[in-house]
Amino acid sequence: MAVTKIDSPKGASAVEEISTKTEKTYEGLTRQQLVEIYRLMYLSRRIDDREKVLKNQQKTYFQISSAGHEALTVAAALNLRPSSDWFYPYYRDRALCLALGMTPYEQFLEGVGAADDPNSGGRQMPSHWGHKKLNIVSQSSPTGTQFLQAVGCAEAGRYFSQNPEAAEKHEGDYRQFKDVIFHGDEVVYCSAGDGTTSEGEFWEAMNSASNLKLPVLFMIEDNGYAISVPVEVQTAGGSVSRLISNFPNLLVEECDGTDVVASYATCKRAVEYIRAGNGPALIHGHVIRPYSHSLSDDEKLYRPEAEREKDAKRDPVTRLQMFLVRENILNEAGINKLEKSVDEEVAAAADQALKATLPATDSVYTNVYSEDLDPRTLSSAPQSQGADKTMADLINACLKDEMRRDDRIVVFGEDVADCSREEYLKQKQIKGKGGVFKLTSGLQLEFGSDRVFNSPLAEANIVGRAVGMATRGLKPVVEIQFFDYIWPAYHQIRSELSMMRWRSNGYFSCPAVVRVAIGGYLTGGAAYHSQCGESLFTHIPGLRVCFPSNALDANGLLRTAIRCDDPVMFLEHKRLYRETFGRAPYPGPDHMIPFGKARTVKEGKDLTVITYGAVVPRALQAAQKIEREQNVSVELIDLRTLNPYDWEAIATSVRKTNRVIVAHEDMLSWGYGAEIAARIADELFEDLDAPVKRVAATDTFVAYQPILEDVILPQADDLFKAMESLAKF
Ligand SMILES: Cc1ncc(C[n+]2csc(CCOP(=O)(O)OP(=O)(O)O)c2C)c(N)n1
Ligand SMILES: [Mg+2]
Repeated sequence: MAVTKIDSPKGASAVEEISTKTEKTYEGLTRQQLVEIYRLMYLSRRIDDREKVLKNQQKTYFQISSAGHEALTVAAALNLRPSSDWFYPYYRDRALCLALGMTPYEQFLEGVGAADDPNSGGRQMPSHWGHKKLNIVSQSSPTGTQFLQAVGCAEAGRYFSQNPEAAEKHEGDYRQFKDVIFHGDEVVYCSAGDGTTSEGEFWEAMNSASNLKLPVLFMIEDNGYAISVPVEVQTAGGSVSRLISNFPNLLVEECDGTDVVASYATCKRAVEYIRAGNGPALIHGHVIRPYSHSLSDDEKLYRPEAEREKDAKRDPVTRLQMFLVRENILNEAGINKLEKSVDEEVAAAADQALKATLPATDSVYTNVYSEDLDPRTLSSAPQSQGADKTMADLINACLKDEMRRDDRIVVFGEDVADCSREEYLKQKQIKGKGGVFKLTSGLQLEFGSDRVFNSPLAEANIVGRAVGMATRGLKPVVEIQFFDYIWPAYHQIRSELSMMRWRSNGYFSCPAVVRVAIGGYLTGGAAYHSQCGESLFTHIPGLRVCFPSNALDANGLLRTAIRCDDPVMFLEHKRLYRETFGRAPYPGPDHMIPFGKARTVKEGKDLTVITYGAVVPRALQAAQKIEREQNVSVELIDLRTLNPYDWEAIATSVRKTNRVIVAHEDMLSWGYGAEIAARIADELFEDLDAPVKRVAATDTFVAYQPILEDVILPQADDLFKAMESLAKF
């Protein structure tokens, strides 16, 4: 039983004053266990108190407390298994982390911003928990992003239990650096405040966890406020547990989270329910928030004295102290002795943390990307065979090859399965869909429904779950059906997928692949099926971005994306999926193109065009025409990957031709070309005989009517004109 771990020596020193008159227990908790629980709760409170002092002394830089939440979270921890269960706590879970085994010193290190802080190495605010050894996954600041990740984490645990061979180490790809641990009956703990349940991702997570019967414990710590906004403004009717009470397979429990015995009993029931395989549980615990939202907030501005006093009467630390006295478990002397020892421990831990080494300033670049595996080094020549295939064919072929090779790969997204009702497939009643563009066709048939499945129509759901799965060591290769609908997932991509490694100082990573159908030139695609916008993703550190222009590159780059150890956005141009241009024979199951290696599509000596994606064939057409008609020799460079990009190839070509056009399908202003053009102007100024030119879309959306689309998107003719004027400059 998990509670045995609370017989720590520190508790024992204070227990001398325990009355041993009776053997009475409290919802299964012994008197000695209650003393240890008090020690943990008091310890948590005193660390908060000390952190406040340190902040006021300007020795640390932020403080947010767990005061008032201690009883509920210690009760949860005592029912869970450190280093075996998985934890997605939020910033008021200090006491939970202490109960799991995080030390006060480790907690102070984050406030100090120390190099050895196991939470984030000085990169995140204090109370942003993360501890590799304890399976506490690095937490971020955006409220609510943890829900879907917890769902994905639970899915990964289930997957590895059912496919244990997938957990094996494998040389030569990300698996070499991604150890998997699983136990089969794990619970994933995920907590948040009352206000955070207003986030849409909460509801998406409840939907998926319930539907998939996943072992997740959702702990909602309701202190009645989200900063200054009271719960009845956040939540219809003021009670989130009431609203979710009809989710199937979900156990919903409500308790007074300031009463540790009641909280313990509630958590015990919930964890037993989950471990027995019944599905998820949600505990709605009512707690208090005596120290304002954070040290930057003064709740007296929006809460009157009377309301605050009413809360103070429910303070869990005082309540448990009074309980111990009333039940003759500890007398006053016993309490004093215990508290004194905790105070000394806290003071010593804080003093020690203040002396800790700070991070080296040149460490800022470490762990933006994998330090173990650089996708610029992954390379393997094609072994081409057979007839020419389309980009769609060769992406599909790559997915199949890699799924055969690596059983950690799972594929999901909207409509990606052949058929969710698999009996239709088995009975051969239907052929199956496999994606709106058929890129994932046949995958479910070959690899089964636990590896290839449809997600709900919810983009944050897709990426959030992928982040959780990838953190545990799976390799999700998910699909976003249209780039135009990626925005609900942007938060997960920007704040989680790409930041996990950096913000945890390398302790956690989530190298998932997000395949996205992108781009226009569709004749009727209009504003919501034609957009580009890659610069919004290349502007994100930690995220690799590919944008292939032809079948062979798509195959070789996707394989590198899957085998590498970084998260990758893989942008697939819809117009190129089945185009005649750029078809190629199947290159075999191992072809890899290193990231950051451009391809010279055509050599030339008079001017350079740097581009990628669907502009490549258009630029080629223009280049051939101007060569024919005006004898201007154009060098055409296809970047292939946008982060990293091949500066060497750009510089070499510009030094040769001294004239350059940067072209792309996305809008001109603040587009991807702006960065390349700026760098050329900065570093190659002396090699230029003419200004750097850009060719791109108009600064508008993409219209439906084809004559408008033609004007909006850059055409071969626009490129031709730009080449002509630049050659003459
Ligand atoms: C997505 C997002 N929006 C806003 C914030 C700013 N913020 C931080 S905590 C908080 C209130 C959270 O309230 P609740 O979920 O009830 O948790 P509590 O702090 O009360 O424990 C807000 C608005 C944030 N961190 N993330
Ligand atoms: Mg709250």
